[in-house]
Amino acid sequence: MHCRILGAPVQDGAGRKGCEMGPSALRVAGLVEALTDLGHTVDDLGTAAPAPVAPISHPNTALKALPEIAAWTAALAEASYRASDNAMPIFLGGDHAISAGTLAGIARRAAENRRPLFVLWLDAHTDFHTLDSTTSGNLHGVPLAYATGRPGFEGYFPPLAAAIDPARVCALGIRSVDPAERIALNEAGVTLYDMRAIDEHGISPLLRAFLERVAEAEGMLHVSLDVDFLDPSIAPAVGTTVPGGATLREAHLVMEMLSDSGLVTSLDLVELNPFLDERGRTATLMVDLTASLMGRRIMDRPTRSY
Ligand code: 5AB
Ligand code: MN
Ligand code: MN
Ligand code: MN
Repeated sequence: MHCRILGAPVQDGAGRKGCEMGPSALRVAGLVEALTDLGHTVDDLGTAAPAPVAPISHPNTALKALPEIAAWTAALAEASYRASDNAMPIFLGGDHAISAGTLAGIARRAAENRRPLFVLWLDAHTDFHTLDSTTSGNLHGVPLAYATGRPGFEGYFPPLAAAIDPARVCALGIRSVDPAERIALNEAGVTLYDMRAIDEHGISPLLRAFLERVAEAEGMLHVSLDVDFLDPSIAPAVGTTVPGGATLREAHLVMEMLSDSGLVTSLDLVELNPFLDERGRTATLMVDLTASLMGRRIMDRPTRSY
């Protein structure tokens, strides 16, 4: 496969600084080498920059960094649209606010290709707040609502070339949803598999059902991987920890199934805060998961003797 890598060092969407260093940490952890070792060609597009920041005011006084995130969204919508031309783009966050832009650009690409766009949202959270409903004001909590065309973003975030049908979104690993999000998710018809469902049924039948839908519709599939999908005991480098997340094997199994499906057309790696990491283990895990998604087999893992 031909991969294009784009760094999106956004940190203003999260409540805590540090995600700006995410793209560097993922590169230092060997992302490009892992992809080329698997036989893919990699074009590293370097680091994106935000559009010019213009002052914006909004009645929700809790909102933080709205002008900055709006400017990033505009730039990343354009950059992700371009990066997805006959290649598999991998976007390196940055906090999850980058996905407002990446999803907008990928949705435009899918509309142009006349293919339905499906989204697999791997996260502890659903990030389904509008600018009006967020109480924390942290804009990494809104990208999925924006990209699916929920009202309230007009005049603040850039207009969408195409909105994603929320019925084509599957959120997996969820364990922390705010009341306003819960109501909106139900109404929108997002498929939501929380950690309880994963505990009861196992992760594979849940994911398989969704992948069958994507295959049936000959859809494109965007995967958005938030570090906090993973249990904080294996992935400490994140500002928003919720215990009880995906295990190492559950996460790898998801990636291996995605690889087998051959359906994934774009990927976000988000919310890595290297300032909170322990000797690079979370960055390394994110690279290993990406390698599984891109074809590394379980039998090919190294044995380390000490
Ligand atoms: B993340 C929360 N719902 O709105 C909010 O990490 C958390 O990108 C949002 O998934 C978490 O602040 C955003 C409480
Ligand atoms: Mn998220
Ligand atoms: Mn999250
Ligand atoms: Mn987070």
